[in-house]
Amino acid sequence: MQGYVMRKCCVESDGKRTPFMRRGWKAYYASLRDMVLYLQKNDQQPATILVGDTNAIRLHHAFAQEATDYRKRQHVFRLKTADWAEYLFQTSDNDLMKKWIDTINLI
Ligand code: I3P
Repeated sequence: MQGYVMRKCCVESDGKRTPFMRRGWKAYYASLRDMVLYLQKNDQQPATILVGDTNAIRLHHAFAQEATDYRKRQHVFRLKTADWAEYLFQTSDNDLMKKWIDTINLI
């Protein structure tokens, strides 16, 4: 699965709150490959990012869920990773949000 999403970092992989400098929403082209969610600037750029980086998120034992507590934006889901990092992802509609959630949770 792949497509454009907005992403916000909330909690770092050490379980600490992401510092203010890096809490903003940013657009990425997301693609799922080999249980890793790669976040690139566009669909052209090859993925040269290190797995485990915030732009190459390991999905083994990760969990995605609609972020019903986050009301500032629509179609947002939360992704919690096995190493305690937490991200919010905004998709362009509800169906896409559900598709991302199901795909992430089923792999
Ligand atoms: C962040 C940005 C985010 C905001 C975040 C800010 O500042 O405004 O949109 O999250 O608030 O820290 P910056 O642009 O300087 O990175 P929300 O959109 O969720 O409010 P937060 O610190 O409460 O997460």
